[in-house]
Amino acid sequence: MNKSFYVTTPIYYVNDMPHIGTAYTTVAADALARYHRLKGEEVFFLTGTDEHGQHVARAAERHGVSPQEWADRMVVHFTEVWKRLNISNDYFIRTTDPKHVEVARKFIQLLYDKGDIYLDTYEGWYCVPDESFWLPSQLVDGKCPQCGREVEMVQEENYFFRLSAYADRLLSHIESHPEFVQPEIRRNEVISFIKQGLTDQSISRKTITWGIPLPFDESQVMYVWFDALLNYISAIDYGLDEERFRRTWPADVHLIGKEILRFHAIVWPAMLMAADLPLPRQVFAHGWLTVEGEKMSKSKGNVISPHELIDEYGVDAYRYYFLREFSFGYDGNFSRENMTGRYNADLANSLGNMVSRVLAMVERYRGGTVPEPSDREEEPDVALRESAARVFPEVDRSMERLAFNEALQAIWNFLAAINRYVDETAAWDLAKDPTLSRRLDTVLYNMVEAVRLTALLVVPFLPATGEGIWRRLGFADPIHAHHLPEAAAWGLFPPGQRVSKGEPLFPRKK
Ligand code: ME8
Repeated sequence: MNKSFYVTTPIYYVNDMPHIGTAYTTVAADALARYHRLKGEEVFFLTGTDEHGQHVARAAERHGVSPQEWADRMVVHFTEVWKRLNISNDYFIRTTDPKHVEVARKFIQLLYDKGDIYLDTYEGWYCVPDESFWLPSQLVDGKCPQCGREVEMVQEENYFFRLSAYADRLLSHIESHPEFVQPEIRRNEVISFIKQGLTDQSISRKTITWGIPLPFDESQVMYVWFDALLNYISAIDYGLDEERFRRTWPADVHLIGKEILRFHAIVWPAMLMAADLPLPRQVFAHGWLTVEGEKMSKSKGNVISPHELIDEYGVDAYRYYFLREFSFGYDGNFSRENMTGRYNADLANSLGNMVSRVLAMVERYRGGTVPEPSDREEEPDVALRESAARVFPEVDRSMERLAFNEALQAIWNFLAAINRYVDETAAWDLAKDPTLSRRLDTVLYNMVEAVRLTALLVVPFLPATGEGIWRRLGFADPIHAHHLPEAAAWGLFPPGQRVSKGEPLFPRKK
């Protein structure tokens, strides 16, 4: 049994609604998961919700309900928006699931028994919205260095995890595995942070009740980050079903936003080392999105719900825009003008019009039946075939680096080659001359074949569009039954199959 390709998103706090930031990571993870499935790999794609902690408890209190009721109410907003965005997660984890609670308690007991957890007094600052502890020296103008909000003084007896004991092993792992933390800028940040010296981490809270009680001291609950990070192994039955766990762990990539890098690239690997578990292959921290140049925040009232944009542009245009416009590792700025521009140029024009034009010509000149090509290849045919042969390896190299925008760029270069082919071969002229009928057959066949490849290439990113093109091409079996690279070989379209133009894929926007 092959190990699954295992990709995760952060589990999102249920104190608030999902927005275009949380959807950014989830859509990227989905495209990656779908891409690996397209390559015929077994995939396990995990997302979920982080439901414990003070921030969630306070949100519940503000609304006059219990934290569990609040989580039950909020989780629906996440599952619904992911469904609408065509997110193909294999499992959805909630940290209030009894299974997660059981695994988390087993795990912390193991570390306690090994002597990696000890009781001490914590005195310092705590940022509730970020659920993070800060030393006085780390504060900026007395505020949270991460989010700039107010911090609260905490002084209580806590259990600590011996994070410092793992500093050397962690550093040597990161230095000898350049792919472990990416992109490079984040890797350097982690290395220099570790080199400054790691202090042990408080992993429990005494004055809080909304959390998982410690098995060795029921008067305390697990620190919400310690609890949350364990979702990556509780979801795949760590300590419950060894065989299943081994088939999936280690994760191939944890996708996260850059603000939670230290938890994922320092605390989490140290926890895994303490439990003698293999480390994930990669932690990839992407950049942050701003909206029309500003940080999204409730107080500014500029938080955008994915629903708003989906209503306006459609699901696939939504997915396309966020994956194509931004370089995944870096910050990016969302603007409506920009999204409309991309929609019209890339989707309505390069993709939508091209598919309609090609299929309309088959309908017009051959009654919708794709003809048999002749053996004689002319120059534009060779150029198109060669462009088709280049695109999949290019996409594959980009996806290996999680460069979604470059993968899409490579596909759109291919679409440009198809559009060029359509213009250069001018089927409308060939159709006027009956002696050129065989040439017209070849040209029509090649265009349809290129559209077949287009469907396969876009389907991980724009699932409904890929499926829609596939149907227009007259295939009876689902597109998901086909795998790359085999299905990307030139000339697999069966002559004689009937195609239909159908409705426009992306009607132009004003
Ligand atoms: O941190 N731009 O949950 P969270 C890009 N529960 N991505 C953004 C974003 C933005 N403006 N805003 C949010 C937590 N994100 C913890 C995680 S994991 C074991 C526990 C995305 O609800 C990005 O992926 O605050 C970021 O890391 C995540 O949402 C934070 O979600």
